[in-house]
Parts: sequence; structure tokens; C-alpha cells
Amino acid sequence: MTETTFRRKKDLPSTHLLGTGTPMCAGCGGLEALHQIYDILGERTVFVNAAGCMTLLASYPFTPFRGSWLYTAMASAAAGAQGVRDGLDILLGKGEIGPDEDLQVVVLAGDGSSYGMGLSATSSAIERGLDFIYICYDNEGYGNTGQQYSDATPHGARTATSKGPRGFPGYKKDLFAIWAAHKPTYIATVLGSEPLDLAQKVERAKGLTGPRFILSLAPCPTGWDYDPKDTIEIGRLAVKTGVWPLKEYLAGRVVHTQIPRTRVPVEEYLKTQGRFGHLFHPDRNEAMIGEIQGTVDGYWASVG
Ligand SMILES: Cc1ncc(C[n+]2csc(CCOP(=O)(O)OP(=O)(O)O)c2C)c(N)n1
Ligand code: SF4
Ligand SMILES: [Mg+2]
Repeated sequence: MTETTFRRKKDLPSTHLLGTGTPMCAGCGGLEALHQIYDILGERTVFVNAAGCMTLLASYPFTPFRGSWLYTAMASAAAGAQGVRDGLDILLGKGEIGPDEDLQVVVLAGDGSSYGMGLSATSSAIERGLDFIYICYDNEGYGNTGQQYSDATPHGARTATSKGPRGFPGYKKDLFAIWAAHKPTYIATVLGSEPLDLAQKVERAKGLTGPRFILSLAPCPTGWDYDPKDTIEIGRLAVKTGVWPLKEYLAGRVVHTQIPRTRVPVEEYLKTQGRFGHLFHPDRNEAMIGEIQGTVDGYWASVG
């Protein structure tokens, strides 16, 4: 950590995430999305962060955020967000802060928390109509502890806890649908490599109140086993193959913001990542590649 690492950069917009001296991986897709999201949400925010890779952004007493930052246990971020919102509302009610000093409460959590350990607290917070934005960066595993599988790991992927010839035997949970079943204010899927789509959705979320969810696929060179320079291309392939549908939920309706009319075969995405290498070497696993393609085809057939 050097002195210059945390110096405010006068030439950057006031919302910009500052540089960090913390040990984040080169090419981190979650960080790529977070930079863009923070440019829009800005410093009038309190980030409530569940334990995970992004927790490494903060090295006490510093964080790269110009606004506020709070760290919680993996299961508790949405409960922490409720406490922060309640505290702000009490101060507003007593007149101890004015509306101009109010802050947007933002949860920042990985897929391990969001799809699994923290889902109960999140479900309750949505049900109570908590006024918050929940950001999940989904690197499809417990990245911070060595990429064990999570409820977001895709079928067939190799992880630290699914190393057999068929990879992870389970299936990725549909967290978008789980949130939608709660009828929140807003949900969107985003990707750092689709910055315009991301910006429009985060702007929309910022202008609303109530429970709002931004779910970002987070290509992870360390956990997915690829060269960090390929993060953008792998993100684009996730969209072009139809593996990561870009969509939003508003007022009870789901709208796809990009429909890949001519979809690239899903194996072009799988081949880029070592975690799917066993599907191609030493022998090609036609059945499994076909099954994964079939799942993606089935999704888009249901969209119409
Ligand atoms: C209850 C509990 N179990 C285990 C841990 C250890 N732990 C810290 S971060 C982490 C992985 C979290 O995964 P995810 O939410 O996907 O975030 P990522 O690490 O991928 O950013 C784990 C298992 C913990 N902090 N709390
Ligand atoms: S393990 Fe993956 S998600 Fe975590 S910091 Fe590294 S690249 Fe980012
Ligand atoms: Mg994760």
C-alpha cells in the first residue's frame, strides 16, 4: 500500500471509485462492473458489503469509496441494510439530518451470499419493501476462498469442490426469477462488458425507490481459469451465446434489453475457460455440451 494509492484524484468525477492497493485480481469482471455502477450511484451511498472478494477493497481505515462502507457477515447484508436505512430514517425524523444529507443504501454481495447464505435475509427485506439497491456480482462460485461451487455455479463447471470428469453436477439457481416472485420495484441483469446497457439500468434503478436488484455476471479469470485480458471478450460471448440474458423487470413485466437473434454456439463461450476444459479434452463430451446448449435454447424458445 503506497501513500499515492488513496490520494484523491482531482481530475476524476466526484463519483469515481478511487484506486486501491488491495489484492484484487487483474481482469476482475466484478470490479469492472462495480467501477461503472459507482460512477452512476456516486458518493451519496452507504455500501453494505457481505464477506467476499470485494471486501478486499477496504483496508481499514481506508476504502476506495468516497461515500460510506460497512462490512457484514455473508448472510447478513440485507439485514445490515435495513439497520442503516432505519438509522437514517430516525435521524431524518428527528431533523438531525436534512433530506439533502440522506444516503442511498446499497448492498454489495457475491453469488455465494446472494443465491445462498443471504437469501433468507434478502427475501425478508424485499417483503418489507426496504428502500435499497442490491448489487450481486456473480462469479459463479465462492471466489474469495478458492472458487468452491455455489448455488450460482453452472452445470458442468469445474470448481475446487467439483473436480470430477463431469464438473459441477447441479444447476444454477434462477435468482432473477426468485426476486421477481417477490414483486420488487426493479430487477436488471447487467455485465461490465455491456456498459451502455448497464448504465441505462443503473440510472433507472437509481431513480426508483423500494427494493431494486442489479445482477451482474462477473467473469473471473482466477476462478474460471482464463487469461485476464479476455474478460471483456468472455462477457460479450456470454451475451452473444445467450448464456447471460440481458433483461429487466419493472411493474410486473420482464423485458429483454438485447435479444441475440443469431446466437453463437454456446461451446464458443465454454472453450474460453479452463473450468470447462474437461468437456473438450482429452475427449469431447458431446452429451454434456449438447445438454448445456439445449438449456440455453430452451430458455430463448420460452422467451419467444
Ligand atoms: C458463514 C461464513 N462461511 C464462510 C465464510 C468464509 N468466506 C468468506 S468469503 C467467502 C466466499 C463468498 O463467496 P461469494 O459470496 O460468491 O463472493 P466472492 O468470494 O465470490 O466474491 C467465504 C466462503 C464466511 N465469511 N462466513
Ligand atoms: S477471484 Fe475472481 S471475483 Fe475475486 S477478485 Fe479475483 S477475479 Fe475478481
Ligand atoms: Mg462468488
